[in-house]
Amino acid sequence: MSFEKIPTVPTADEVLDRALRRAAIKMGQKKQKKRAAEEFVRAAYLSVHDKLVGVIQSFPEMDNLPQFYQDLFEVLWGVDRLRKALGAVGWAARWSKDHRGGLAKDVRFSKDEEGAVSRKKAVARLASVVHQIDDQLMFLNEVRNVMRKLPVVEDVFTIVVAGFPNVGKSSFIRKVSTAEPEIASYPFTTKGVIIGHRYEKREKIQLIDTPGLLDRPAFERNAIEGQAISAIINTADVILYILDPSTYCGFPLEDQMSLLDEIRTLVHVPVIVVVNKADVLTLEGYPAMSTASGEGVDEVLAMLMAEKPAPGAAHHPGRQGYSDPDEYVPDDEPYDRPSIKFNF
Ligand SMILES: Nc1nc2c(ncn2[C@@H]2O[C@H](COP(=O)(O)OP(=O)(O)O)[C@@H](O)[C@H]2O)c(=O)[nH]1
Ligand SMILES: [Mg+2]
Repeated sequence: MSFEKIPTVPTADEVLDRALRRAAIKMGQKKQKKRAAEEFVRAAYLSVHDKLVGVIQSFPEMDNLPQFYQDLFEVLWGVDRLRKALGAVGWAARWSKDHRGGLAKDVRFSKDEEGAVSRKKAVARLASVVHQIDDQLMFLNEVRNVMRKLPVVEDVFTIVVAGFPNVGKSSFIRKVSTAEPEIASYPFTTKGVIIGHRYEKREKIQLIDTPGLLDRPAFERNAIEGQAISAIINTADVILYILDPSTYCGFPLEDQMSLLDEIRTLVHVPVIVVVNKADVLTLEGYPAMSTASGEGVDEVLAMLMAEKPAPGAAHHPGRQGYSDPDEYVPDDEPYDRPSIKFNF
């Protein structure tokens, strides 16, 4: 999924300028004045119709989008508002199609010898209709400007990496990604989302970092940020939660644990908890790795891959948007929650 190619959405004036320029060329091709005026109207109306249909078609079909984008669009603009804006553009496109023939005929059968009066009337009506959707066109252009910078989240097995800042999330993704991870902007963080990929037996898997999102307790986030976090977390088939017991990251383990508890309440997919910076300190009961030395990283990856559903089932059954999470009944204690012993 990529929105990079959505072209700029023209303003009402741009739509009309283009239409009138095209119409003038068409008019110039006809010798007889009245025929020329009629052709002008037809061409102008056709151009507006085609341009507006082009605008609608350049936007993604809402219903077919992966859940991540539907959630995100809902938070950013409201899916209904988007639909309304596109609907208004559709209305104007249809109007110019429906009125093209009739108004061209008005020119042909007008009393006025050159058809100039009827032609001007037809152009004025067209301009009035297109100006009625100017706000919607401008809104859609703003949407387009944000859409094209959104991260590309694919509909493949997805590992979301969470944890406080500086615990080693990005280091992990870099370590296990096949190529250099992509850094995309995400409207809710200035830091950019890191998305890495890896091929396991030729099947693509995706790793998503959550910087600047899941690194604060819920009460510090506003509702919109909360929903933005859901959007990202709901892409997950499995969540890797990284702890840094060395607290080199600058946050007490207690805070890291409460964020973990919060995340567990947000999702229906497995949350694998792993200690990083094991070169400095480990924590009893938790698998350990060091993204600095590489030790333990393969084992962690294997634990994550063990959560991958069998071929044929695309996603974890608890994943949002691909099955009803309310109907998903997890096994008894499916994911180990070892008793925590602090050894420092
Ligand atoms: N000692 C030690 N430092 C690490 C390890 N992994 C990451 N770091 C350091 O921790 C800091 C934060 O790492 P980063 O991957 O950017 O964390 P993020 O904010 O969670 O993405 C960096 O300075 C890393 O060099 C590790 O295994 N051991
Ligand atoms: Mg990072």
